[in-house]
Amino acid sequence: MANTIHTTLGETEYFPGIGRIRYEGPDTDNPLAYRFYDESRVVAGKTMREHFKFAVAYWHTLCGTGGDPFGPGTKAFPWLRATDPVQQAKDKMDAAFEFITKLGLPYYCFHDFDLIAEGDTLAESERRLHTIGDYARAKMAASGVRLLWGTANLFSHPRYMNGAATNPDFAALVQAGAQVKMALDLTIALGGENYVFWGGREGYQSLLNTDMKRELDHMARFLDAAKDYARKNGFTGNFFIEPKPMDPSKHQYDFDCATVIGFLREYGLDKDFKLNVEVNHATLALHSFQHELQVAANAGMLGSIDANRGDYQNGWDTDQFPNNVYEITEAMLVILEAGGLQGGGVNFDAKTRRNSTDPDDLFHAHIGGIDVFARALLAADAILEKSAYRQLRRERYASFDSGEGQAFEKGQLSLENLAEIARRNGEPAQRSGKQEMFENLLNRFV
Ligand code: XUL
Ligand code: CO
Repeated sequence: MANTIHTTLGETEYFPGIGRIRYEGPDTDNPLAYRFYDESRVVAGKTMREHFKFAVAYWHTLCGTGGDPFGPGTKAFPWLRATDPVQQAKDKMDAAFEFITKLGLPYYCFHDFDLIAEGDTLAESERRLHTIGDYARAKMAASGVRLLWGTANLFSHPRYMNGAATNPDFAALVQAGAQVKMALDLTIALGGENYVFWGGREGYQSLLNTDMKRELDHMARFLDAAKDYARKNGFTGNFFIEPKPMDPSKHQYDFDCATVIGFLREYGLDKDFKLNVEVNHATLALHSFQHELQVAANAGMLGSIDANRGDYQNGWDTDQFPNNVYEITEAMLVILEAGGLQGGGVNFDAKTRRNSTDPDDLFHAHIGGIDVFARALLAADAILEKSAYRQLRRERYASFDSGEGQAFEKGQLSLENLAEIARRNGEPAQRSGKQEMFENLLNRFV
């Protein structure tokens, strides 16, 4: 294969000619360098490395060969060549750790069967996950790379066509249970810091054949059982739900952050579960990313981020790498003001385009996304520390800081009191929202 060479150690190098990606500053001409991500630079009391906890998503970066509904994959990744599943999984993991360490990133994330192909039986799958788990543990120890989160793929196999935890057939639900148990075991064994649930097929294609209430009850029971099992087995990390409104199902129950927060509270799961907010899922729900972050932050549930972007023209989940500094600066403002992410980090749930077929395209994609976040962090920190942004926003609410406004906030005024004050005060003076000025303020710092 043109783009692999064998090193003197006999181990294949999958990205020859690419060394450790380093910070070289904004003026460098080197496309394989960071311009803004300086991992040890301290911003707002933390290093950039600590702020972001950047993670490589195994499914897109190592497994995604560019197939779409109109044609097969285009990327002949050399690490996928072996036909023996265990050998293929080890090759893929060698490539993964070479890639992650060359980028200098601290974390990765996976679904169970991203790591190794599912077996024909649960016992065979479990054997395979043990084998690749041992291999991963050694790789992680040697490199210092850690597991940000693990998850189970409960949406690809045909048995989940009617859902996993919300499947109307108990026989399918128990398969999902067995799979989550194995994925939790693996996550715990690898010191995974969090565990994610994305309900790809937890929803419906038609309400006509669906008992929504019963399915939601089942989903809550399932999450509760998974949580109890993990806690009993020593897992101290966070459970995250990843909202998404649709695709592949017509309607997913975890539609958006507000819906998930309501669900978690209704079923008493809000102490153990937080949210993993994905950019393109937010926009599919017709929200902005920053809106979804703010909703999660308001509930104290802003756990982690799946970084990517959608497309302004296309209404589906294009999962492109982030490249919009203005948008991510708005996001970083929310994250910084919320005091950071709770337990999670920034996972690049993003894929290079189908016609980006060179091995170095994976590097360009990640470097670009990483630098967008770094630049946005610097801008957001400057906006908060050096501009009048916070003060200007606070001043809009100044009438609640004292007197009757404050009494209202404290719950001391009845509706009759409000009516009385209105009559006494008369029509309020007009006060501009100054939106364009706020927008310009942000633009000044990006
Ligand atoms: C799909 C998606 C998933 C989750 C993990 O839209 O975002 O890859 O992040 O299951
Ligand atoms: Co995601």
